[in-house]
Amino acid sequence: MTEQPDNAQLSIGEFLIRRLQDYGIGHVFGIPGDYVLSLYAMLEKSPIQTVGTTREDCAGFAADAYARVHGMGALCVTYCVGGLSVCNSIAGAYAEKSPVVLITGSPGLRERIHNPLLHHMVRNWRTQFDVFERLCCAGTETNDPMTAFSEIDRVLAMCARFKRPVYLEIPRDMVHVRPGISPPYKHPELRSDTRALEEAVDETVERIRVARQPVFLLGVEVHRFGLQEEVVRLAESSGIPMAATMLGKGVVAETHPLYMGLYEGALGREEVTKYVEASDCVIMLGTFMTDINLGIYTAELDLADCIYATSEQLRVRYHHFHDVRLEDFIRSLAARHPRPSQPPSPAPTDWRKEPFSLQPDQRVTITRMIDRLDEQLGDGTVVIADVGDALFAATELTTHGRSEFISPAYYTSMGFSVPAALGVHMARPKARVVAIVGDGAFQMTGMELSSLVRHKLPTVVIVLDNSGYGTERLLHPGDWRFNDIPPWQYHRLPEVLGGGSGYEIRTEGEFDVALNKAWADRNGPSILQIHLDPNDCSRALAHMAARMSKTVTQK
Ligand SMILES: Cc1ncc(C[n+]2csc(CCOP(=O)(O)OP(=O)(O)O)c2C)c(N)n1
Ligand SMILES: [Mg+2]
Repeated sequence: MTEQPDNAQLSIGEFLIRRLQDYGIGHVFGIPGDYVLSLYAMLEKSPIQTVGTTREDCAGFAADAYARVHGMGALCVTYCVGGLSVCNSIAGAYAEKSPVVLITGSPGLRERIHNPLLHHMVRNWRTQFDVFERLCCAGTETNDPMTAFSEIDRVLAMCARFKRPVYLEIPRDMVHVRPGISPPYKHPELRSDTRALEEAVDETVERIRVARQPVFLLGVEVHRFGLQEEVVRLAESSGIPMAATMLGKGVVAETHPLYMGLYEGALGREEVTKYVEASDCVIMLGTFMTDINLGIYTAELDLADCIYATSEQLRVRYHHFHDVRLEDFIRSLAARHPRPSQPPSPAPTDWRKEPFSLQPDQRVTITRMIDRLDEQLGDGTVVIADVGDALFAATELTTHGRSEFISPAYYTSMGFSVPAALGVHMARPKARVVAIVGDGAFQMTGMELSSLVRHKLPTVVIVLDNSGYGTERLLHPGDWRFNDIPPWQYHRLPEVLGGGSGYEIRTEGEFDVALNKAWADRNGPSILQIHLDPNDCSRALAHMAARMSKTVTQK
């Protein structure tokens, strides 16, 4: 980032807004409050658009999704009542590596004399900061004009580098302060240790050369660090097949001829599981070994056969390399054009689905709904799957070309998808966005549909109505009332919200008609309420539940 010559003229608020734009941020989500009103006024006069949400945690989900498709996202909320509502969304962004900037106001420094009990305060001035210190990778309170600019720069640089959320607290009487001069922040030089890099690449090239059945296992960091094209080129030049983890779904177009599908341990397609587990050289790029990614610990991978490269760790079998950046490792490896000396065993890449044939009068099931939806997806579609069977079933969708798949697949917080759709639409006004959400998750944050109506955003929201917490029914079988939820007429929400279209669906034919209409409608959201048999579930959820219920019900 180059130092602007006129920074010396800027106030702290103006400097922050300029820097957000330097990082490509065009929208800030959130809800104002008196501790942050003057910053909001400044934002509204700037080229950045403020986007209101129904709740602060929704602003957090929207900013997270915006960051996932755009590179960095931001939200601005008031002190504590707003800020503390965002804990869960920011925690999710931390866990799943999404670069979100949380901006919050706080009581002015001059108001703090004699320690009065000001509204929204919890314990002392620092309570909110203390909380977010645990949930963010960096944070600051701009309480000193001399360091305010360099602190803002430091915190934003950390966000960009670690792809994790950061915290910026601006006391309300500091927003208009003009520091005059502020010592510039010097970005630490981010360079790999060249000798470690060379040795790691040498060893990997050799492992690949002698491998009988090498395979790439791609994870979410390939996307976060923008390495998709490098990885595809690497796979193509080496002829090595690729699989992805659940969190990394869609990092490469799933229609690519070298792509085998998701690897999810015992939960995934059997041919993929067998191929990956029989490999003598699994090259994991940007993959986190989370329980969900690896099929609730059903993965059988021998570390002696693995090369494990993330932004945090690089390990070639049992050799650990330090100070090697993921992007340098992938680029240097690609530059060496590694190839196995013998062609790898044929991989199960030929998995195209049978064309879908509609049974118009048949009751719609989750699996058939996904198969029909799969036909509709095209280049540029963004699919957002909420937690529940929405997520498990949607793993069977195919992402095409530049289409993308977004989900909270590791932190698994319900209620992500509808607010996330708002975030994606703001970043990608032309994209076709589909949110798949369970009825339980919808009841948490579905009212964000109101913002989609307000901005006339054509999201297709598919509500899987199975009368409750279906996933939990499977995890802990029994006739438990705590898994029931009140029935809502989701399809009638457009009447209340004053826009959008609603569809009530029971059969495949009704789904087909509604989906076609929703796809053609560019004037606002469509909400498709699908009445499912409460016992219906996807194959992946049935497998997962069978594995996990033993742990859940252990005595
Ligand atoms: C915020 C949050 N609260 C609770 C849970 C625990 N939980 C996981 S799945 C689930 C049920 C989801 O129900 P629904 O959205 O209707 O999807 P379904 O399982 O029926 O497909 C619950 C309550 C969670 N993951 N996130
Ligand atoms: Mg449900």
